[in-house]
Amino acid sequence: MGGVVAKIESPRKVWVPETKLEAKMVEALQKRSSKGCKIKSFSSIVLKFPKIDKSLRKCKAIFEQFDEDSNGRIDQEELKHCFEKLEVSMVEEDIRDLFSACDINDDKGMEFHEFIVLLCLVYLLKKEPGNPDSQLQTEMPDLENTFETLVNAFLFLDKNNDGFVSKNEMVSAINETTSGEGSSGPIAMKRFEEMDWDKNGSVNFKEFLFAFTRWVGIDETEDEEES
Ligand SMILES: [Ca+2]
Ligand SMILES: [Ca+2]
Ligand SMILES: [Ca+2]
Repeated sequence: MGGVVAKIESPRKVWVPETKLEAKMVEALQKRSSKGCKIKSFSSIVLKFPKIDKSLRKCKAIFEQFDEDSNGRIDQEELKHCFEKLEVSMVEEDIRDLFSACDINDDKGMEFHEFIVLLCLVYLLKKEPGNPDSQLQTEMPDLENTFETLVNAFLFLDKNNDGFVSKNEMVSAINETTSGEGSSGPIAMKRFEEMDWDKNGSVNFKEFLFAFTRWVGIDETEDEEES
């Protein structure tokens, strides 16, 4: 070990996970990125939107199947049954954390888009290379690909691999691909602000997923609540 080197870093904030669940997400993302990212440009992500949209919509049938009392949301009890069916093994605490993390409108139920985000988080947390295929794949083979794409899209944006997408990372990801097309900065900013729900200047995987469900239009449900 050498002497103490006083390194003056640019005054950049370091984002730290706020919950245990978030820490697990970050860990899983970092593990994943060590295997490389399959996405090379932001526009290639955008090109995948229609396919992602289609696949997520198909998931509606699965959602309805697990919404046992058909009230339009999956409560904790229903979610437990869902995990049993999909053979997702998770400790009670993690299920609770996942649930409350995805219950954005805090009505103690997973609406369709919340459920999709939750499943994708489960996919990220549970999918280990070398793991025997879970029921998640058997039940929803399409979704597997879609979730993989979403994970890769996030990894593409998260240039420094800290598990969060910062404003600068978003700008540079978009600038990389839109050379010659003029002002992509404002678009990048808009995209970023759409993602950064709690306005803390960084976007975690969950926020990213919620933004995605809106971009591809999955969030446009029939029963519009007053906004
Ligand atoms: Ca229900
Ligand atoms: Ca909810
Ligand atoms: Ca980052």
